[in-house]
Amino acid sequence: MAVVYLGLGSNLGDRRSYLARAIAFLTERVGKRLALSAFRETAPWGFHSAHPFLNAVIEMETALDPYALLRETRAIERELGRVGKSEGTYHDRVIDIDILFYEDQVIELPDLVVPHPLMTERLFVLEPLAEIAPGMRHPVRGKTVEALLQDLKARTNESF
Ligand code: PH2
Ligand code: MG
Ligand code: MG
Repeated sequence: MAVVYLGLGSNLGDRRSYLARAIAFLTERVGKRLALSAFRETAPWGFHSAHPFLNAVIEMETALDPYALLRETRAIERELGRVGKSEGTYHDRVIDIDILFYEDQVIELPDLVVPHPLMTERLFVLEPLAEIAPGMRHPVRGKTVEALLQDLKARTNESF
């Protein structure tokens, strides 16, 4: 069994319901839910949109290997109605499920990079993650989630 952390986000439609449905699918098909952060409203990061996000992080225990987990999270995104993931730029979406950590594994494959390469730049990831796993150590950066959050806050003036 592996402990994994997944980032959840939605900025279209009934965002709370999309997150809840994603969590229900994950507990049916990925494994046991160990912890769930609060849902936070956040401003779109890295692109312009009129639609704010609802973000959360979930901790789960899974028997799936990293690629099987990726396949399952993508299938759930599709089943919840996510459309058109295009390369390069960000788009509004009903649901996004990202693998943040898979145990303390470092994975660098063409379509799967873990830990998530941008997590250390994103308050919408580090804040909910620090709520449920402040002492988790980033296997590449060698710092805890709480320390990464404090670092990011110190070098940003974003208020979300
Ligand atoms: N996801 C992105 C890009 N920007 N901004 C916020 N606030 N929340 C997200 O989940 C998010 C984002 C790419 O997946
Ligand atoms: Mg994402
Ligand atoms: Mg994604």
